Formats: sequence, C-alpha cells, structure tokens
Amino acid sequence: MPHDIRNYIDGRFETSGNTFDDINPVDGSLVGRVHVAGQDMVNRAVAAARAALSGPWGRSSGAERAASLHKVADGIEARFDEFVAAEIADTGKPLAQANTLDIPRAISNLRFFAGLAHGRSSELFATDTADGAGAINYTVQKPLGVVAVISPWNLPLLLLTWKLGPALAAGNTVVAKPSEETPGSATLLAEVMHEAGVPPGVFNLVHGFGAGSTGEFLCAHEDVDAITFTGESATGSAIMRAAAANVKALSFELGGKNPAIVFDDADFARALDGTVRSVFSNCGQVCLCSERVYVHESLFDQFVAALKSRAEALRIGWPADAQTEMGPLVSRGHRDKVLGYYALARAEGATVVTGGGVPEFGDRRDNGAWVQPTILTGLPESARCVREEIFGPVCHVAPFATEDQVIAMANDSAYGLAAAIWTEDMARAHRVAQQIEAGIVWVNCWYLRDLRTPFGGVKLSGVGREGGQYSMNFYSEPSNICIKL
Ligand code: NAD
Ligand code: 6OD
Repeated sequence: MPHDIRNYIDGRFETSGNTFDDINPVDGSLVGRVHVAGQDMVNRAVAAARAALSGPWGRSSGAERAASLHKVADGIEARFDEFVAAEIADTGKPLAQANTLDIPRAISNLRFFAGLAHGRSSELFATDTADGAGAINYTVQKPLGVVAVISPWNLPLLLLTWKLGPALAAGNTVVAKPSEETPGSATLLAEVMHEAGVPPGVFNLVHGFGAGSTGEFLCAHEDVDAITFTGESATGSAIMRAAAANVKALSFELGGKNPAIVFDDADFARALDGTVRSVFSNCGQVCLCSERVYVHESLFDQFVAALKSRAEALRIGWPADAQTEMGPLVSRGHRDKVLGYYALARAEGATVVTGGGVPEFGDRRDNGAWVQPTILTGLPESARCVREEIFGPVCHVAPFATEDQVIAMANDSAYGLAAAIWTEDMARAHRVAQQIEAGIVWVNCWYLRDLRTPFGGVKLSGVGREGGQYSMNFYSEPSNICIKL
C-alpha cells in the first residue's frame, strides 16, 4: 500500500493538496505519494527555522547539541532496517551497500560532527596600540542562522546527514529538501528527529522539485542565510543565481568526470579490483566514480580484457539479494540520459567493449531502470562521452605513454573532483598526485574516507570544502570583538 510521504514543518508532519508518485526503479512500482511543499509551506518552514534560533536551540551549548545529534543517531540505529528498506525502495541499490555504506555512514556523520559541536569558542589576541594602552580582541563563533540543505538522490541519507550534522552541530537551524527521486529516508529522519525531541523548527523538511518548485523557492528565500548543496554543476549555477539577491553563504559539491590512472608498475590485481569498484559502485552513480580510465600502453589490452571479464561477471539483480552487486539506475528518466550517452558513444566512433544496452530479465524488472555495465574505448579526448559526466556504470578506457602525457589528459577537463592513481612507485604517486587538478586524489585506493579531511572539488566540481573543521568553519561565522583598554 503506497504511503504518504509528508513534509515536516515546525515539529508537525504536513500533507499538501499536490502530490507526485515516488517510483521504485527496480520495477516501476509505486513506493508512495510525495506531498509537494509549495511557496507557502516553504515560507512557513523558513519562518519556523528562524524562530527556533531564538528558542532553546539558539541558547544551547555545544554539549547539548552533541547530545541531540547522538540521540538522532541512536534513533536511526534503532530503525536501521527501515532506513535500509527506504533507501532501497527509492534507489534500487543493493542491500549489501545500503547496509554497509549508506546508513552506517549517515550514523557516523551525525556522531562525528557531534564530536565537533562547540560552544561559543573564542580566540584571544592582546593587541599593542599606538597610545600604549593596548586592546584585547576576542573572536566568537556564531551559527550562520537558517541553512538550506539541498541534497541529491545517489546517496540520499549519507549526503543529507553529511551536511545536516555540521549545520546542527554549529547551532544553525535547517530546512532540508531531499531529491524528488528519493524522499523516503529523509522523511524517516524527520520522524527520528521528532522522536528524539529535537525542538520544533530546528529541522524542517520540504519535498518537491527543483527549478520553479520547492528547491528554487527555498534557495531564493530572503530569510535563508546559507545554502549547502550537492548535485549537478548546472544546478549549482542556478542556485548561485537564486542566492545572489541577498548574498547567501554557499557550499557546493558538484559533478565530476574523474580520471583513474593505472601505471605500468601498478599492482595489476589491486588496480583492477579498485577500478571495478570505482567505475561500477552504486551503478556508477557516485560523483567520485571514475568515468575516464587511463592505462599505460604496455598494459592496455590486458587491462581492458580483465575489466571486461569483471564487468560481465557483476551480479546484477534484486537489491534484497545479499549477493547482488549492481542494481538499476535511479529512474527511467536517468536511464534515458545514460542510454543517450551509450548511443552517442557509438555515434562518436567508440568501440563498445561490453554492455551498451539494457539487461532483459523476463519479469517485472523489465519495467525498471536497468542498464548494462559498459566499457568504451577508442574515443578521442575531445569526444562528448569523454568530457561530459554520464553518471552511470560506464567508463572510457584510453592508453597513455608517459607520465606527463597522462597528467595533461587527466587535467584536460572542466571538472576537478577526484582522481585515483594506481602505482607501486611512491615517488611517482606523490609527484603525480600533486599535479592533478582535483579536490581529492586517492593512491592505490578509492573512496576511502576520513571525515576529518577536506572534501570538495575544483573547477566545475564545487565551491568550498566540507569535512571536519572545514565544515565547522563553513557553518559558523566568526565575530570579532575589540576592547580598547
Ligand atoms: P540535481 O542537481 O539534479 O539535484 C540535486 C538537488 O537539487 C535535488 O534535491 C533537486 O531537486 C534540487 N534542485 C534541482 N534544481 C534546483 C534549482 N533550480 N533550485 C534549487 N534546487 C534544485 O542532482 P542529482 O541528479 O540529484 O544528483 C546527481 C548529480 O549530483 C551528479 O552531477 C553528481 O556528480 C552530483 N553529486 C556530487 C557530489 C559531490 O560531492 N561533489 C555528490 C553526489 C552527487
Ligand atoms: O563521503 C562523503 O562524505 C561524500 N560527500 C561523498 C560524496 C559522494 C558523491 O556522490
């Protein structure tokens, strides 16, 4: 029975007269009916968030906010299986991934940033003045105010809590808008917030679409102080325009067209395993996925053949099956985009080493959003399929001859989010990593996360950094007080 997926405003769950269907991409079935928050609901959510800043939350200590975040994390743990089920119903991702990455990382995000919740910590400077009397400067950290959190569909709860955790730890209040494709886990989170006794207005949730809808209403709202956004680069530009009127603080984690580089001295098996993960994890729908794989010419044929075997051996199937390694894409709409790139690759002259189409199951999954894992070769670096983010289980593999050449190829991109380098020569690893234009470079690993490290991208891949103290700096504002003695 499809259920109502409701908004959460000022501590109350609200329906609206306007709904759309939340569809399961495994088989096209109906998960629930999502109640769209229109301009009036967004206004009320922002007003509730503003009012909560003057209530107990606004006066809370860091320790009290940390306790709240831990309570919410406890609440997710207590309903772990429901969160996993909601994430799977909305995305079709394998149970094994939701169980080990999405939901555990959401819990870690909240607990980690609880550990960084601070009071109004101050820095003190004793200052010499010309008259010799001196002055004392001290700096207090204040929350930004009302923060809009706009999140995407690929890692729904993980990416929502990645921003919500530090925003609340720093004392802000939040209006969150999850992706229209994946409203389920965020709505469960609102229930957990409610059960945990987080004061009304501190966390508000509004559902709906982006342009001309809930997302735009929220980003353009003059009483929102900051926007933290994860999603496509083009959406980032639109949000920047909407935010310009009252110069909101912005933090953007955007798209990528990430290179993986396999040198001739790489540990072949390790590089292959890592590349399979970095290309096909989450059906290729991770902003950090490698869509451009550069392999030294001496290994090229062997590597492509091995990658092909591994892609063809991936277990594509029902998400709930513990053996499943790859599920569907998030939606039929996104599948159209990915299949469009498969067709474009052919038109651009690619060799399709494997995949390039749609798997057939002969059951209700044929109504879903499935695609085959796909490997392309033979395209020039100028081809659109090598330059544009596809966001599916697909990579283009190209040979290179020298270190300088591959660094130039890797950097020849409008994006600069992440890179993976596979080599056993640590001098080379450092030399190459330092020349790659990306916010994150992994050596002999991929998506290995330490939440204290800076996370973000250069060029079209983002604005600013989050993670550890970088997040706390973004979500707080220093105010300096100078006292003449
Ligand atoms: P998207 O940009 O289409 O949507 C993201 C969110 O923005 C959704 O909630 C959507 O409703 C909202 N939105 C869309 N238009 C809006 C507008 N005009 N105003 C306000 N809100 C608007 O992204 P997506 O398709 O959900 O996610 C996939 C994209 O996200 C890929 O490009 C991927 O690389 C990127 N991504 C980046 C990171 C990162 O950390 N850099 C992480 C995950 C995903
Ligand atoms: O792991 C994270 O903290 C993070 N922000 C991951 C982003 C993944 C993009 O799809």
